[in-house]
This record gives sequence, C-alpha cells and structure tokens, in this order.
Amino acid sequence: MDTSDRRRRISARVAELDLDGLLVTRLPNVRYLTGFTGSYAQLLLTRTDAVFLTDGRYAQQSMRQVPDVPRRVYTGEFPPAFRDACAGLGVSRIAFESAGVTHKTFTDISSPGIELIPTTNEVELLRWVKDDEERDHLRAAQSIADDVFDLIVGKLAEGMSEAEVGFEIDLASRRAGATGPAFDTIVAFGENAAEPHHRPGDRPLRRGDIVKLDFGCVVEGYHSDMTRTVAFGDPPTRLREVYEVVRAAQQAGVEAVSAGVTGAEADRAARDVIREAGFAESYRHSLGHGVGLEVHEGPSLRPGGEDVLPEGAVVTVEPGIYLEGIGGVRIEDMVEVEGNGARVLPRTTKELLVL
Ligand SMILES: [Mn+2]
Repeated sequence: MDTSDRRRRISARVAELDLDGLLVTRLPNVRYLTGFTGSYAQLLLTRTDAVFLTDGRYAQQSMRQVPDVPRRVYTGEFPPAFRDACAGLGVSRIAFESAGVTHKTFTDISSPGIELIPTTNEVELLRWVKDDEERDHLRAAQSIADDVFDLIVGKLAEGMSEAEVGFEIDLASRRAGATGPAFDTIVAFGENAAEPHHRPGDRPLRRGDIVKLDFGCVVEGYHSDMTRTVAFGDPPTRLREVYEVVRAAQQAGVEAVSAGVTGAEADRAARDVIREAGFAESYRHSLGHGVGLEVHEGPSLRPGGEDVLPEGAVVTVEPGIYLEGIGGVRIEDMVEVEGNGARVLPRTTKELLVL
C-alpha cells in the first residue's frame, strides 16, 4: 500500500478546490491515507504538507505505522491541537468531512482565524477503486467466510439456537485468522428469516426451518459480506419457490454489474425479476453496496442512485424476499467490478442446500 500516493492525490484535490487543506477525521479514511490502525487520529492535508494528529495513547503505534508523516501527539483535546497545526502551517481555509465531524467538534474547532467548509466523499471516492493489495485482503476475508460456511452447515443440529450458531460462526472466523466479525452476525431460523436484519436469539432450530446466515469477517481491516439461505429439512413449498426467484434475481444482478454501469441499473436488473414474479412488495431494500475498509461503503446499488460502478470496485449483490410469518430468502455475493462484467468472490454454492 503506497499511502503517500493517496495523500498526494488528496493534496492535488485540495488545490483544485481552491482550499488550503482538508481535515480528515473519518477513521477508515485516516487509515487509508496513512496506514494507521488505531481508534483515534486525525489527518490534516494541505496542498504541500501533511500533519498526523493523535493523542498520547497512540504515540508509539503511530511512530511505527506512520513514520513518513509529521506527527503531532497531543495531550487532552483535539481542537487546540488542530488550531495549532493550522497556525503552524499557515493555513486557514480548511474543508472538513461533514460525515465525520459531530456538531460539537465543529463548534469546538471553529475559530475566527479558520474558515471551515463542509465536504463529502473526497477520500471515499478514491477508496471505491481497490488496488491489488486491497483486493487480496478482500479475497482472503471472503475465503475465510466460505470455509466457515462449510463448517457451520456441517454443525447445524436440531435444538441449536440462533445465538449459538452466530457464536460458532464468529469463533470459526477468528480461528481461521480473521481479526473479528465484519458486523453483527445475522442468523435467522424459520419465520425470523422474514426480518432482513434479524438479531439472533434463543429460537431453537427445528426440522423444516429455513436458515438465513449473513456474516463476514475482517482481514487487515478489509471486510467480507455474504448471505446464504439453506433449508434444515424440507422447507415450506412457498419458500422453495421464493428461493428460485431470489436466485434468478441475484444472477441477473451479478450479470448486470460491469464497469460504467450505474448502481441503479444493476439494481433494476435484479428488481425486475422479483417484480415480475409478483414479490415487489416483499423486497424493500437496495441491491448492494461497496465493501472495503468499511462493510458498507460506496458505490451504492439502489433504485434511483447515481453512482457509476468503476473498474476495480468491490460491491455486494444481495436481493431478498421476505414473507412475514413464513420466512425469507436472501442470497448475497461480493463481486469485483471488471471492465466487462463481474467476478464473483464466494465459492459457496447458490443452489438450495437441503440439509
Ligand atoms: Mn451486505
């Protein structure tokens, strides 16, 4: 990872926007631009300089991880350190990330000598396109998830609770080398699968249940995200039908993904299949999202969205159908956007597994 190239691109953008600097406070962006993996830091980039700011807890770690950026390790609060850094660099017209600054921080860093200009997505847009190293981490995170899926499917047994299965997924991911789950693992049995984001509870697994598993893990800061729905014994006929509709919609979504296509176009390709089968009202979320240092990032694949998918982006394709009181089906893959199509990352099957 050459973080200095990334910082140079932001510095060029600062000049282009006729600014003196950009204050980066969103942690995934700080990490992307410096390599710093701690939980608290800021980065001020000007047209020609950079200052990395953090507090005493990260003095040693930042020296190790960010040796190539001048550092300002402060004791106490960020606002005075920020004002000092601006004064030291002689800059006053500073953009900040409106998605990463609370109103309190904004008020605290406001001062007569500094003009603060809200921006969005300046660093995020660079992050949409993954380089080889980032792609390797995403593939590694997905590969662990595939292994975990195989393991868990072999462990499902009557009477196990959703929470227990979720715990086994998290444990297996850590054992396989992940640093943690990518998000709160979703395990839903039977009628609970009708909730798109069900929180695992004490519902025991019974014969005839549909089992929806949505999980991922983190490798080197990069997230995987996969959903599979399997049947534990013979599922209700209605859900077998629904499964095939979702599978066809997911396939249509994957086939629509290609560099230059909008997220809205990919979304429509999948949504049309579900609508034509008569389930439009039972699919009420977007098709997918970018994945990387954050599990949900751009570009977005949703109705009416204007994001254009660039070559090198990694996005999810995850349609679903949810029938209250009965259950639900979602199938989700991460795919790499290529010049002429998409490369599906999971090796896990999308055939309905009846266990
Ligand atoms: Mn997802």
